Amino acid sequence: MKAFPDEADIIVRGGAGGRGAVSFRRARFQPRGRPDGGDGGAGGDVILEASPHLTTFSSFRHRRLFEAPAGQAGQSQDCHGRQGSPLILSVPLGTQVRDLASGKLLGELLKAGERLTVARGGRGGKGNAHFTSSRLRSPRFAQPGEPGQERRLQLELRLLADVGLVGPPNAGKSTLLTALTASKARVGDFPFTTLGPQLGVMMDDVHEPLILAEVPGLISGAHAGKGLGHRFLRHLKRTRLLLQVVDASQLDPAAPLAALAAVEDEMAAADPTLLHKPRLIALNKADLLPADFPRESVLEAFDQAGRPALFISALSGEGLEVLRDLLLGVDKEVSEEGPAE
Ligand SMILES: Nc1nc2c(ncn2[C@@H]2O[C@H](COP(=O)(O)OP(=O)(O)OP(=O)(O)O)[C@@H](O)[C@H]2O)c(=O)[nH]1
Ligand SMILES: [Mg+2]
Repeated sequence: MKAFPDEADIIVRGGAGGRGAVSFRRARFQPRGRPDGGDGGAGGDVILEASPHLTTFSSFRHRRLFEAPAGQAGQSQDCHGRQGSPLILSVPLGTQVRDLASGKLLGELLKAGERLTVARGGRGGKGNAHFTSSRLRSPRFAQPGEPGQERRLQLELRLLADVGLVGPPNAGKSTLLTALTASKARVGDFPFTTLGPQLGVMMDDVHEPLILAEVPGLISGAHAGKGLGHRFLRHLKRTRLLLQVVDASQLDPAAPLAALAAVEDEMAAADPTLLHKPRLIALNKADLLPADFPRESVLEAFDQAGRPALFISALSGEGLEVLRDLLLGVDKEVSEEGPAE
């Protein structure tokens, strides 16, 4: 299966500096003329820029090497070469940039328009006009330009979402995402419909817009590569709240919390701090429950375990107003204390 492009490994190279010029201008008492070779221009830098319009690194799929334009060579009459223009590469918000060789974090691009210079252009060489002295009146040499800096970068995306939707495959995460937001995430009657993280924005007239992210369904053993694996959980790192989606029609009323175990084990294996985030449980597909289903006792079991839960139906809309208010409310409370990390 093709990897979802939320990681990229690219090579960036600053433009080479232009060479300095060797040139002489006819002058009366200098047989060779006065040296007037100008300096070469610096090569362009490679710069990453955060764009709110991108959500993946798919633009890096077909190319690996990105090189900025070289500086122009110096010219006669003390004319300096033109600088190479910078090469600006757009990346999604939430991109983390590492130098692959050293593993060092070079920076993170969190705001629209934020920039990070990742490879400097080489300096231009000095022209021969620089090298005259009392002993050397007609230097016939100039400096070459420096090569540009080259680096191999590892780009990793961490979505900037407020609320993360997690759960087993087929629980109804995408259906809920599309019901709460204007997202057009694909819904399918089979597991692993969603192959990469999906975003949606929840809006009303009062609150700040809330960004929701669905991560692909988790099954037991995801940390060992089962199903789609668990690497998508890193997108939840920056969320303030997790919404655990459960298929209520599969619940065992005698042991309702068991439905959470597999997903929570995988979260613990991927990143235990995820379990410190505030979590809300959406018992979805309530429309499928028989009339005699013991809803009250199930809710009480969650309540006693200190786990807030509610019944909803992403399909019929049941409970969605309450959920919406909870998400907006809980999020505000949490953000006043700062995100839980
Ligand atoms: N009856 C009923 N069906 C639902 C409800 N929510 C989702 N479904 C159905 O459940 C199936 C799976 O829904 P998805 O939204 O694709 O589930 P998902 O959790 O995103 O699944 P993956 O992306 O595969 O992990 C689809 O056939 C939906 O129509 C609900 O509240 N009631
Ligand atoms: Mg889905």
